[in-house]
Formats: sequence, structure tokens, C-alpha cells
Amino acid sequence: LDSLPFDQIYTYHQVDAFLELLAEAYPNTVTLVNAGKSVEGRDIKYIKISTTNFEDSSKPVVFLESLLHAREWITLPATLYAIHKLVIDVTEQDLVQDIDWIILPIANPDGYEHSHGEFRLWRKNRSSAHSLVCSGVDLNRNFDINWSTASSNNACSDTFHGSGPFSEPETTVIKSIFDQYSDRMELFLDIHSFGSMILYGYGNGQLPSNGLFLHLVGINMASAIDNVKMSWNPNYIVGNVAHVLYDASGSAGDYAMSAGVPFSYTYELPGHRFGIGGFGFFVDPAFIEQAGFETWEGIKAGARYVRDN
Ligand code: ING
Ligand code: ZN
Repeated sequence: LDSLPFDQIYTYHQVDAFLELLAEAYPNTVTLVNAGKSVEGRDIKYIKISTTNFEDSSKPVVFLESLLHAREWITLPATLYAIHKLVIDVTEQDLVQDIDWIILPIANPDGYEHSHGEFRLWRKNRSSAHSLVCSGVDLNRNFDINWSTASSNNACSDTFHGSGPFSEPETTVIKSIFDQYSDRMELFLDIHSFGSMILYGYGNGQLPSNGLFLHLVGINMASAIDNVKMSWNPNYIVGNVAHVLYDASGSAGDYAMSAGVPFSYTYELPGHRFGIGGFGFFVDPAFIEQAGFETWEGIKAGARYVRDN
């Protein structure tokens, strides 16, 4: 447990076993929640980290999520690295003392398994309920915020939004986390790849009323990462998703803001420069630990900002 190597990509089952062991080994800080089942029946598990009783606490909550999109493998070691720093190798005590954490490492377990066995570049979940020919709903278009206004109605599209808001069990699990904890959730980081970006909403280009502060904290996190990044990777770009990328409705990040979370970002971790074929989604084992290490710098900067302000 204390020497979880950071140079590999773990499977769903390995992560599941790790979370179970972690909760057993650190019962005073870690609570494992089995929050529901995916379309194919896999458990969706997240951990709560708190030095006090999570449910009675009034500390700010920071929520980290990865692998909402199956093929974005590098995002998993980034959240596992954060778990390691918060639970096992606690070098920065203040972060666990002052903040309660929710970490959902594999938000889309079926898609993730599919990307390991069948189809490396799979993005969506594995629902076959919406079409006879194509499977999968883009979970980052399925949330109940401006649903269907900038996403696809075609089940064969990689940005298919599903049959309605929260039509998928995977997004419903995430909704329930916001339902329970959004009143004290100050920061939500939905970790994706790739592109070296820190993006905020709304996905239609409208800025929330705290847009200036969203940008400021985004730049704070980006420069913390840029300070330690590999020299050949680009600096992080910070901005509104519709301004720097494209319009996108029904995203987790937008839903978090509509649920009252003041600081909500989608990280796009760097793509890999040695990637072949599938370009940035492929992962070189030599840089997995670096991805965790540098992303952790951004997470820390964001968490300390919301703690102090
Ligand atoms: N990019 C995100 C996507 O879901 C995004 C970009 C960010 C959309 C924030 C909406 C809101 O398309 C990746 N790589 O998935
Ligand atoms: Zn993504």
C-alpha cells in the first residue's frame, strides 16, 4: 500500500482492490462509499477523506473526479497520486486537516474496461438502451444543465447526450454527491485529457457571476503546474470552455456550478508527445508519475485558495 508504484495504468479491478485496502488501513480518515452501479453492473466507488466525522463536518469540501471519459487514462494516476499524498504520504498536513475530500477515481467503469479490452479510444459509457446500432452516452453531456443544447442527438456520436438529463446511472451517482455535499463544496475538479488546459463554464460561453475569480484561481492552479511541468509540454491555457475549445452542454463542470459549487474546473492534462495513432490519449509509462506530481501542484493551489478565501 505504501509503495503503490506510479509508473503504470491500473485496471478497474486493481483500483477497486486498492480503495478497499486503503479504507481498511486508514479507517480514521478514509470512508469508502459504494455509490451505485454502472450500466453493466460494476460498482461505482468513491472515497471520502476527513480527519473528523465527514458527515458532521463544516470544513470545505474539494471533489476530484477522473475517467468520466474512458480513454483518458492518464487522469487515473493523477487522482491516485492525490489520494497517496492525502492519505498515505501526508507531507502537507494542512490539506487534510482543513479540508474534507471526495475522490471518485473511475467515474465511468464500463467505458474504462472497454477501453482496455476492446477499443482503446472509447469515450462514452456502455449503454445500449438508446439505439439498436450504437452504444454509449457521453457522460459529460448528460447532466441537467442546458441539456441537449450543444451536444448530439445521434447515439452513434461521441458526444451523444442520452435520452434525457441523468438518463445514465453513472451521472446519477455524481448528481447524488452534489445533492449531498454541494452546500459546503468549494471546489470541483473534473480531470480529463488532453490539451494542457484548465477550463471553466458555462459551456455556452456565458460567464458566471464569479467569472473573474474563476479565471484568477484557474491561473493560480495553471502556474503552479507550469512551474514543475516537463519543459517540452506547453503552458496550461486557462479560460472558458466555449471560448478556448467548443460549446458543450450538460457537462459535469457546469452542473457543479448550477448546484452552487463556486469553483468548478475541467482539467485537460497534457497529451503525450510520443503518442502514436491515437495521439494524446496514449500514455508513456515514463511520464505517469510526472503527470500525477504536476497535477497535484494544481490541485493543491486550488484547494488552498478556497480554504483561505
Ligand atoms: N474535453 C471536454 C469534453 O467533454 C469540456 C471539454 C470541458 C466540455 C468542460 C465541457 C465542459 O469534451 C474532453 N477531452 O473530454
Ligand atoms: Zn474528457
